[in-house]
Amino acid sequence: MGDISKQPGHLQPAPESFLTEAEVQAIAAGRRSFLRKSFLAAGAAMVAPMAARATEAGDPEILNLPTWSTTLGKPVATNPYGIPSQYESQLLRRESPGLTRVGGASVSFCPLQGLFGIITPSGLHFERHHQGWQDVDPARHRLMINGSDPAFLKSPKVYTMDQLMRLPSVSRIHFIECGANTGLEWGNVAVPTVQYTHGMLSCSEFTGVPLKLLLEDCGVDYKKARYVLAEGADGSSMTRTIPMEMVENGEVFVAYGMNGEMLRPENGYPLRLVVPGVQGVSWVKWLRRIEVGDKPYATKDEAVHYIDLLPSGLHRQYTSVQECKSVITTPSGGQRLLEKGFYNVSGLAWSGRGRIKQVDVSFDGGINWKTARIEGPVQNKALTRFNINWVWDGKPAILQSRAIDETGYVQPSYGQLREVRGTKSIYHNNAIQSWKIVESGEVSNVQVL
Ligand SMILES: Nc1nc2c(c(=O)[nH]1)N[C@H]1C(S)=C(S)[C@@H](COP(=O)(O)O)O[C@H]1N2
Ligand SMILES: [Mo]
Repeated sequence: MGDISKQPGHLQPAPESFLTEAEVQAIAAGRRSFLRKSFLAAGAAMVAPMAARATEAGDPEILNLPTWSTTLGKPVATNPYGIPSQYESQLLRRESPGLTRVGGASVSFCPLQGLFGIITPSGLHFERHHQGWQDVDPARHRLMINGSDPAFLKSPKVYTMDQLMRLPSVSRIHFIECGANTGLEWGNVAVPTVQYTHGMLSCSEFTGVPLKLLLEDCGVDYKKARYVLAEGADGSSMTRTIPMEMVENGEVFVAYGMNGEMLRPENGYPLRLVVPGVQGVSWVKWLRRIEVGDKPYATKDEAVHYIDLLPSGLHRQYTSVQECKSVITTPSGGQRLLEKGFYNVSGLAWSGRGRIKQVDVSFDGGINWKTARIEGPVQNKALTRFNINWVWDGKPAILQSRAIDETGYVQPSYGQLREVRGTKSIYHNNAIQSWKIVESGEVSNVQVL
């Protein structure tokens, strides 16, 4: 777990309570007229002074030859399986200091602050295990497909991995987000870094066989079988119901590949379910059985867990889709801006309902918004990278991003979300994230209502 103050980009845990509209206005005062002028000037000119200064001072790193230019390099395959540079050794998935580990049941968070583009390196993909992870022997792993009634599925089958891997495959890029991502922030708790606020989120290219194809191979009767139950081979007896419409449209698949190689054991090797747009818990790992039925199964992981208490006293149950959400990953909580001037502000946006249409960014806590550049091609139910130019004038600022998906849904503020959901939830927090920057350049997590 380690001391978070020793992690790069984790300088100061600086939790703060909610800011009122008036406080945001006060912080933003004096910034608005500046923003209008500086955006026109923002560009290459702001970068030039930094480069010039290094050469004027006679920077030894440009004047002297380093050892790597004057010695023999290491031979190929010194690392038969490549590993990151020693200088990147602190970019790791980490357990939250605030969460307890029970046996193998815990979470490790993805270091979003250090990643680029949209693909999560496989070794940094977040982990969530309800009963630890196993390195399952693929030669002994089986996928059984059956019906809760013989009328639902004509010929139940048991597939080996070899049999599955001979079938027609698809490769698709999708995000996976735990329903509890950003869950600690429902109440008045601001965890320090984006790794801990949003790091139960990753995005990979998955390869596998559409579940539709397998069900049809087993002679499913779509008129009768309207639900699918997915079951994992680990000790947690992870079981989740998935409505048949999600399978029939071809989006759900059983995956063995992740980012060009077999799944990592922590992520379900040798087989996991991919349920695009749906909360992580339904992406059953070490997938060993699919049953089709005519009604939801109300398993422990959907009837007792994964429910949220609403202000009315009612429970929100059988939740599934991850609503449109975004977060600025650089700069983000715990980092420090070294000096005034130009910055490429960068972040991620995603929606369980399809593609991202637009991302707006505010530098003054939500008073003014500017549309960010979106890196294409924008993919269905995948992370989408956005960037925007910013010139920091050295004064306090509050950075926010607000995503809009192709259905027209706009990511809500904390005020808007709490109006509907209250403060007693754990799951499905997709509120706008705010990062406050103070004169010293330090960035901290604040909540703007
Ligand atoms: N068999 C099994 N599948 C599982 C889990 C589990 O504990 N056992 N955890 C679920 C939860 S809650 C999440 S968020 C995702 C996490 O996937 P990852 O560990 O690959 O990030 O897997 C889901 N699938
Ligand atoms: Mo999860």
